[in-house]
Amino acid sequence: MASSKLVLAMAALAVAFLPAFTAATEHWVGDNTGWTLGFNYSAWAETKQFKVGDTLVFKYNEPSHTVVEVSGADFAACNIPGSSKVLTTGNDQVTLDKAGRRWFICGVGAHCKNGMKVKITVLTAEEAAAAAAPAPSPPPSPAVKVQAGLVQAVLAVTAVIAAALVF
Ligand SMILES: *[C@@H]1O[C@H](CO)[C@@H](O)[C@H](O)[C@H]1NC(C)=O
Ligand SMILES: [Cu+2]
Repeated sequence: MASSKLVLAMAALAVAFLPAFTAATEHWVGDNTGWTLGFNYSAWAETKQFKVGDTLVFKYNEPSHTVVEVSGADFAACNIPGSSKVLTTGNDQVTLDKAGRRWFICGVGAHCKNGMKVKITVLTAEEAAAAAAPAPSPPPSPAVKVQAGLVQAVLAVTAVIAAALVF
């Protein structure tokens, strides 16, 4: 039966590529507290993992606050360049479409200097998957690494053979 073979091949391929997959996450900045004064966003960000494809959501009562993405230097100085795009809806969504550092501050009054600022590091999907895997302790010996590599290779070859049998 060709169709059951196809399903098997698909399953084998899915297993071979499973480690690379993790679902996108929507992060409410400040969780239920939202985007406001008197909250430590550095501490908040330390407890989260951000990866490409995730979304940041800044929730606040407009017009009390705003959200402005700035450079690292402007983040440190709480400076907002004139050309900046200012988000003002009170429910601002920012897609994390690339890996690396990103900096956001509130543009109202001295809010940024008073701590209304958040810095995050966006991981690639591969980095996020690797970070999610339990840390080996003690670190695997080279022999174990070779074995793990062999298992992956066998899985991949199995998937290819299964696919070849069908197509
Ligand atoms: C915020 O939390 C960070 C990390 O936990 C800490 O180092 C920092 O001192 C805190 N900042 C304030 C203003 O409490
Ligand atoms: Cu503010």
